[in-house]
Amino acid sequence: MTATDPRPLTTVRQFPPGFLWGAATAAYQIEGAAAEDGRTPSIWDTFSHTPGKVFEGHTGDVAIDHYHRFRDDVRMMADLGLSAYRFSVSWPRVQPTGRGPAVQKGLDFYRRLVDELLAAGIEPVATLYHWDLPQELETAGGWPERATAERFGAYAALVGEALGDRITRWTTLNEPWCTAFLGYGSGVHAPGRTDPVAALRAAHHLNLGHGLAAQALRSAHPAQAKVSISLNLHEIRPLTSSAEDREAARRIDAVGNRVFLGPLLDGAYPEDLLADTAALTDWAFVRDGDTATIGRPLDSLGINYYTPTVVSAVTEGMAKPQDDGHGASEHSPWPGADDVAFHRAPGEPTAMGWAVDPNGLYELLTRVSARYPDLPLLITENGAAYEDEVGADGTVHDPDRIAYVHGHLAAVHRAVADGADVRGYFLWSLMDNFEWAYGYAKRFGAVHVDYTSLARTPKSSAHWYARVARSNELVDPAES
Ligand code: IFM
Repeated sequence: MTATDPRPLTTVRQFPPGFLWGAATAAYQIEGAAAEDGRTPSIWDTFSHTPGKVFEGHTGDVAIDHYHRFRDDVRMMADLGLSAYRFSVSWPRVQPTGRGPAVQKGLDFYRRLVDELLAAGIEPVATLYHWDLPQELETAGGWPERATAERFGAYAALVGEALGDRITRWTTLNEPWCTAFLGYGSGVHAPGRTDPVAALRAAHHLNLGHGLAAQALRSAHPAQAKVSISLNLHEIRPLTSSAEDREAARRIDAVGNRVFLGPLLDGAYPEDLLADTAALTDWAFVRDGDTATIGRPLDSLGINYYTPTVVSAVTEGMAKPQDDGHGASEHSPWPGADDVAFHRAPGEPTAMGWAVDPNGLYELLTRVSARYPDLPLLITENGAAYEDEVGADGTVHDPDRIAYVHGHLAAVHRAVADGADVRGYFLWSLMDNFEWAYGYAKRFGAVHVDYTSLARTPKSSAHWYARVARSNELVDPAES
């Protein structure tokens, strides 16, 4: 807004100065080049090549070929006015077996990407782990084993030392809940294991891995490393106000949210979580000193939000298993919460079947910021899949996505006005890409990708978002 802007102040929704406007991606979802320059398979290569695991046998072998097209992709980000770009580093590209020295070519790819971003005035925000564990480490036991956390710390040191002169904002892990509970509990994600105890052990070793990685990044570049973690915090709503439904919400909050927030920010695993899961494990895998390692102060907390989670107690005659929005499985990803039922939240569903509910984001932000008032927040993912179609003129109009993002940005703005210290917003995703078990069937991108030619076409949401990013204010969807 300028001094001569004729609009009444109340209609202008300006974001704080310096607010980061970004978009996010992840290595396995976009890079391709799965066997190039020394990269070896990750658990997602193995999983996607296993028949029946991913929609129509899709894999990330080529993905959207960002590995070879990153320069054009960065140019496109600059055209879209982004001030930040969140990407992930592929562990098996940089340290193929998860052990030993880094592969120079792997590091060089990220160095070139970051240099390109910096030259375009775009701040790089690097995630060290977005689900692509080197297969060799899974074969040795994976995240349920403590050694994997230690390996992750060593990998973080390699990357931090090599790139920490030019990357200052780091995210250790993306959505460790998915890694632990979808990967080792329900098995809908790689590596596809279905063991609730392994899932709980994985959750702890992910937390520990975060703590070790945070230390490594800070010691590599003490003056400038800013460390964060991105959690897909569940905004949980009991179906009714009954004591039973509120108890169901408490259980899901314990194993969905506080299993990470507890050791990261409260100094301990929550007592109620330990009690809920006591029949499965005594948590003896948590050693003295672990929570101190995990709980070192964060520079910010990344929050990924898409839709709320509605739960109730299980009542007689209710179908099992329940659809909790995380993919169908005979095995629950919620250890210690067998007596909890999941319900579709009210609101228009996106192509993922997830209800659109911006108020859930407002509630999440205000709740987290009231609980941890000194912790800056970043929205590191928010967005929606829709069935986008390319028009006869080659353009892609996605008004539903614009409405989704507009609604959620309005919620962020309201949370900021009410005191939440939110420093930035990253749209998921920059481009259409490999949506895990759904393969290429779900399009989250602001930029359309033709999966035959790999041509990129910014959708109308990308053009609208560019106006938001450039003006630092919430542009009316009608102006798209
Ligand atoms: O595509 C994923 C991303 O990798 C992690 N967060 C949720 C997104 C949409 O499902």
